[in-house]
Amino acid sequence: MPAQTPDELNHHFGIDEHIAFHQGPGEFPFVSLTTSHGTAEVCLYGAHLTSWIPTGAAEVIWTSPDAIYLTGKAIRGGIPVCWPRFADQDTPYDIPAHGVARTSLWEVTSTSADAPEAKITLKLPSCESLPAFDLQLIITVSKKLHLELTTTNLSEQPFTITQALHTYLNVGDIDQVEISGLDEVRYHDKMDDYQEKIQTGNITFDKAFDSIYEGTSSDILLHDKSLDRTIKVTKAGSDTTVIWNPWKEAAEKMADMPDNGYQNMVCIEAANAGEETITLHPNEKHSLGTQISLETE
Ligand code: TA6
Repeated sequence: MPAQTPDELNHHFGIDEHIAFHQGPGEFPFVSLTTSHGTAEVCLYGAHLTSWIPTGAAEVIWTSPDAIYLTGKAIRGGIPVCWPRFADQDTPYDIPAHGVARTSLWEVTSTSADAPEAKITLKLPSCESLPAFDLQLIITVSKKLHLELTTTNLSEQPFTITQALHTYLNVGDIDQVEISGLDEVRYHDKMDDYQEKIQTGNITFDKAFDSIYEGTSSDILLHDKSLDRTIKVTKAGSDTTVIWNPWKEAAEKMADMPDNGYQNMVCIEAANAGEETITLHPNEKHSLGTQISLETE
């Protein structure tokens, strides 16, 4: 199906004052979701949310000012949809690290705006490297931001996936950030030969951090002293949480990230990854959800 222009998308799916399509960087189609509680921006390439600004608050999502908007390249920051492969995990399919969803143009299937919510449902077109599937992402903006990624196996054989909603959160100063909610959880440390460890207390950052927390469905709180706020990340359909900050050296090597970009972001990812793989039998489905909200003190 040929890509629809913003005018065609507005004709079919636009909703006055709430859902508006426009051309953005890279000439990709974007959609703005607007409610009384805030606004969000989503690029249809990758079904990639790039911004969520609750009314009266600072930006909650970090998207790189140096992001490269080019077919075949993932947008740096926002909420990448990593599917049907997390990172470089084993997979039977010929697909890149973090999968194909974040570098594909998605189709709009529906929109709605019933106060206080604005919602869009997006669908990934079929991919010849994969068994027949249906993949839908529902993005809902209200007082909270909610994403739900649902995979349905339409093939005759089992379909095994790993995945993540790879959320980059905006922080005032990484040196003043603490993450709670993972105390005593088992994790694999990708910065230390994937060693298995147990988290003790809150997470703070003073070097590159890349850990896969296993067997946990708990809520995560990001305490941002610099912006004087707490961001809550709630998950559904996920027993794995990934925490990542590339730190200075890796950031300097990334063309799509400012050298100091690591100081203003941290990834808290709702995932099915590491030891948690999802095998869908024919006609079976699985939903992975993440909800992001500002904790009122
Ligand atoms: O989720 C953490 C991670 O797997 C890191 O290992 C790092 O590779 C990050 O994802 C970003 O990956 P990308 O392919 O977007 O550069």
